[in-house]
Amino acid sequence: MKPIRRTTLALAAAGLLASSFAAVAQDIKPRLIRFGYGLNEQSNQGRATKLFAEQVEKLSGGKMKVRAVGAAALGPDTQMQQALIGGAQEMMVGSTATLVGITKEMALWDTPFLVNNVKEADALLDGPIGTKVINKLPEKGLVGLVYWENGFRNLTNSKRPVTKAEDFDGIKLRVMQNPVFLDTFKTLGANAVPLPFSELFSALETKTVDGQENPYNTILSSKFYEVQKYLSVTNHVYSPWIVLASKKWWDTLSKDEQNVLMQAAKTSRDFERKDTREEGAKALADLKGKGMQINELSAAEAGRMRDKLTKINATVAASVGMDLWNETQAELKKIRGG
Ligand code: TF8
Repeated sequence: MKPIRRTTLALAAAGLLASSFAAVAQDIKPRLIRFGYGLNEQSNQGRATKLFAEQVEKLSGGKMKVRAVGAAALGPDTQMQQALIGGAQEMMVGSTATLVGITKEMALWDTPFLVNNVKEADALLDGPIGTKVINKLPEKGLVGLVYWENGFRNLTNSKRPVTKAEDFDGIKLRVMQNPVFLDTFKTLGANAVPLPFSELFSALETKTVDGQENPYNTILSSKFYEVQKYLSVTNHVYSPWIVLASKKWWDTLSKDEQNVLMQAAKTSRDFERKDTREEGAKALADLKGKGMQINELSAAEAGRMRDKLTKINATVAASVGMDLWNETQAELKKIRGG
């Protein structure tokens, strides 16, 4: 009787430990995780990656180590995505927009004016629609863990203040390597040129392109204010980032190891969104201080721009599928309390 009871107790204790997620007696091996990203270490992306690395190390009892490599030193988004698919790199964070060549449903997030504020963005990305889109990745060799905030995008250029759609005329504008963005800015009248982010600063500096569009945080952290005079507050689209893992590699991990990564990713997401929003709230004043000339759009011109861009909805719907498009609209209605 006695030995049996002792075994039972020991098993119960082990079960408790495992479920307490204390990195004790878990199935965790020493792992080195190469995690690539495109912005520099001093950016919101760099800070959140650092936090992710610390969390992974802590939750794994020091066994799993993240080697974070920023500034696109492992290549631009599209190159890293391929390295993940092939299993040559373990993890990355990057734009969802550069993923559409692999997973067409990601184009959903490129829809101009899809969400009105970050509350709607969080609810949509962390809810059933965001999950549905993330679930399209494994069949392509990728695992999506969480969405981070890149943010609402705004326009900068070195030629003139853009106060109305006509001002885009003759502006050579760098866009992400993504058909919806290309379409959006062609529709507004710009000469849109797709380029990887890693080539953007020098393209602006050499005037290969006149302008670009990114959230305030990135305009600040990537020092675009050094080569761009005008910033127009357009908030034309909310861009997420997505934390990705190589599926080939992910499938070799134990459940405990996957849990460590998932847990760390969620903590990094909450930190990143908060950090990005705090920095973003100050960034416009910082950019003004750096000498940028900032203009808002009048309500009438903002409305005209929105109207011009409604036709992009049909392009996105065709690419993500009518079902997903309609479900997204229904979900947004729910989120807005309608
Ligand atoms: C862009 C994006 C970039 C991201 C980043 C490199 O303009 O907004 O900020 O892709 O991960 O390319």
